[in-house]
Amino acid sequence: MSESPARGKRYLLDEVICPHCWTSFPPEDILWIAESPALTGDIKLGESERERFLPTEYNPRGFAVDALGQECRGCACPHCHLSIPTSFLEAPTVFMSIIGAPGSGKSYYLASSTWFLRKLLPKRFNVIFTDADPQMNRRIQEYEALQFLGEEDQLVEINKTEEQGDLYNSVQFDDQVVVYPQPFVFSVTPAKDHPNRKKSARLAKTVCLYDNAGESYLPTHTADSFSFPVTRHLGKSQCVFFLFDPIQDARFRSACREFSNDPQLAELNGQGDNRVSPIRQEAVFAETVKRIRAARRMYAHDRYDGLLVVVVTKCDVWRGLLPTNELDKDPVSTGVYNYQEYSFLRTDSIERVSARVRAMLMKRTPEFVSDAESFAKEVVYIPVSATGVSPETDPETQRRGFRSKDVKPIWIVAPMLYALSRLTQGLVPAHAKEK
Ligand SMILES: Nc1nc2c(ncn2[C@@H]2O[C@H](COP(=O)(O)OP(=O)(O)OP(=O)(O)O)[C@@H](O)[C@H]2O)c(=O)[nH]1
Ligand SMILES: [Mg+2]
Repeated sequence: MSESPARGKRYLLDEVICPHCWTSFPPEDILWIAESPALTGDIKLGESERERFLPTEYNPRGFAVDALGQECRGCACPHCHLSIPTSFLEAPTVFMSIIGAPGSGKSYYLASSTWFLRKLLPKRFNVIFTDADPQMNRRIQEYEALQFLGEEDQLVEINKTEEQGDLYNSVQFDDQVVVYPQPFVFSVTPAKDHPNRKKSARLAKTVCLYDNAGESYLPTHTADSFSFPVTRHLGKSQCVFFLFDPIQDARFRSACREFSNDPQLAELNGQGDNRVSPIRQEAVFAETVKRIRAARRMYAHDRYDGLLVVVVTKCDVWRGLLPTNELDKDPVSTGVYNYQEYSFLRTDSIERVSARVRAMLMKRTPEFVSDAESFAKEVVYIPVSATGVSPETDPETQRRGFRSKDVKPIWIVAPMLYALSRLTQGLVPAHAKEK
C-alpha cells in the first residue's frame, strides 16, 4: 500500500483491478471524470459522457480539478474509461461470480442475499455492508424492492435477465465495440464495535458481483466472445457460486412431485418453459470450467484454488428429499470473546448440511458431483430458497409472481457468509459451536 500524495492520509493499494474490463493498473494511472458540464465527450464512451482526464492539479482537499476549475469526484478506468468507485483504490476487491442455467434462480438469489446481508452484517457481525456506488447497484435495489417492499397483496416477479440492455456498457476501442456486463459493488468494512476493528484497514474489502443472463453460460459461440466478454469475471473470481436448480433435472422433478405443487414442476413435465434451457446443468458447469481454465491459463489437470460453492436453489420445493431439520435452525450463533458477545457462522452446521446435500445430489446427479470435485480443490454444497414459497399464478393475467408478505427465504445468507468468512480472514467469524 502507498500513501496518496493527493489525498493526505488516505492509503491506496499498489494495484487496482477494473470491475468492468478487469484490467490491472497502478492507482496513479486512474482517470478522473470532469465535473464541468461543458467538458463533455469521451473518445471511448461517446459524446454524452463527461470527459476523462489524467489530472495535473489537485485542490487542498485532495480532489482533482478539471480544465474549467471544477472539483471532480468521479474516477474512471484508464483502459475502458468506465466509472470506478473510489473504494476500488483503497480496499482489495473480492470478485465473486454467480453462475447457473437460465431460470436457475440467480437474480432472486442475489436480491434476497443482498437484502438480508444489509441487515444481518451490521446487526449481528458489526460489519458495514453498503453500496460502493448506489448508481451501479441500481438494478439490485430494484430487485430488492420488488421482492421485499411490494404492495401487501400484489404478485410481483423479477424479470428474466436479458443478454442486452441497461445491464451492459459499450466501449469503443478504435474500430471495435466491446460490451461489458454491469458490475454490482459493495463496500464491506468493520464497524466500530467489530472484535477485530484494530485491523480495520486490512479487513475492509470491496465485493464485486455480476448477474448474467443464464444464456451467457451456455456452451454456444455467441454466449461470450472477445467483443462480448460478459462472463470474463470468471478469470478473476476467488469464489464461484454455481447455482444448481434440482427442479430443472428430470430425476429430481419426478421425486418432488410427490410432495410439492410448485408450478415449475408441472410445466417442465410437458413442453417446457421459456425460462429454462433444454441444455443440462452439467453442460453449463462444464462450459464454466472450460472458461475458468482458459481465463486462468490452467493446465488440464490443475484444480481451481478458489472456493466453489454449489448453491442448491429453490429448497422450499425439494427439501422433502433432505432428511434433516437443520434448515429450520439459524446457521449464525452467538459466543463470548474477551467479555464481549459476538456472532459467528456455524461451520459445523454448514458441513453437516453440505454432506447431506452432497449425498442427495450423488444419488440423482452423481456426474455433477464428480465434475465439481474434480475441478475445484474445495467444494461446499449449500441449499437455499430465495423466496421460501412457490410462485403463484394470477388467474387474470396468468403472470406468475410472489407477494412480499409471503417471502420467507431459507438459509439465504449462508453461502455469502461462508464465502466472506473464507476470503476475508477475521471479518466474518466462522467456527464450530464447540470451540
Ligand atoms: N419455488 C421457488 N421458486 C423460485 C425461487 N427462486 C426463484 N424461483 C423461480 O424461478 C424463476 C427463475 O428465477 P430467476 O432468479 O429469475 O432465475 P435466473 O437464474 O436469474 O434466470 P435468467 O435471468 O434467465 O438467467 C423465477 O421466476 C421464480 O419463479 C425459490 O427460492 N423457490
Ligand atoms: Mg436472472
